Amino acid sequence: MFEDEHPQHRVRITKPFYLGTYHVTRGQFRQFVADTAYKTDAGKGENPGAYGWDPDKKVFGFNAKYSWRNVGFEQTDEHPAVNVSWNDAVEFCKWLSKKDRKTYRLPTEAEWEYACRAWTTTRYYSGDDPETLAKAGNVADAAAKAKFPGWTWTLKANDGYAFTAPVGKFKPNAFGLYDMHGNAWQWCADWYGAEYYAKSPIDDPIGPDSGDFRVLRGGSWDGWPFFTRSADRSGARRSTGSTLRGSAFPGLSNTMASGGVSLCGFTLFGSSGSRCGTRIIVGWDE
Ligand SMILES: [Ca+2]
Repeated sequence: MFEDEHPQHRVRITKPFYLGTYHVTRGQFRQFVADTAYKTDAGKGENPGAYGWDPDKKVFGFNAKYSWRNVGFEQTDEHPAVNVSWNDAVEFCKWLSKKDRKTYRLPTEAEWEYACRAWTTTRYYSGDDPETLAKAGNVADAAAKAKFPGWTWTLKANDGYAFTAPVGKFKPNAFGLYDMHGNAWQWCADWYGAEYYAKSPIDDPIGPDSGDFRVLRGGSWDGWPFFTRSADRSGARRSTGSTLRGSAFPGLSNTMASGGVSLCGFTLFGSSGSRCGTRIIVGWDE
């Protein structure tokens, strides 16, 4: 399962950049939809809908009533926007770029990993022990186990959230970034390439020229620590807003989550002069 993380190789991000301090929130996504009357992928096509939680039947499932607006559990405007496809995230970036006259896009997976690690070489920026995640990010934990006793794996520790958490509730990494582990999967710009690391250039890699999946990083509120590691590489079809809708890697779909629904969101990348979150300095000086 680790094959796609090899060979371990050197990457250099050559320019300082900004990354959103938090996931893009539901409130921010709402402004985009209101401004543009944009219809997300979950609202289109022959089989519109998304994944969510049915509190009456107590099951997760796919239904036309679910979308970024409704996942079946309570979300405020401070929660990450989820059930957001790669296409939706890219359209959000285009909208904001036009509005702000700056360039916003999704980070590449190399930029994402650099930002997530914040100079750490451990499994998580909080250390190697999965139990340290309870303070660093929202994953499948004791709070989730209390709500979903059937979940096959959860942290012993309690992170306080059975579902997604409002952004910024956990300890940030050394760059001041929140929720880089857990909460919502974060879309990256690249196509996913299982063998890409063998041929990745050192400077500013942008991923393969084509593929079936777009890269997802960081893990999810319902996820195993395995999928939450800084080095983990996952992906999904670009029109889907979760890793479950026939979209996850073959053979992995049943192991992506403890039993919940792995929801996709995103974090903004901005170049110089943007007002996007935290400035990440590359290397030891500018
Ligand atoms: Ca949790």
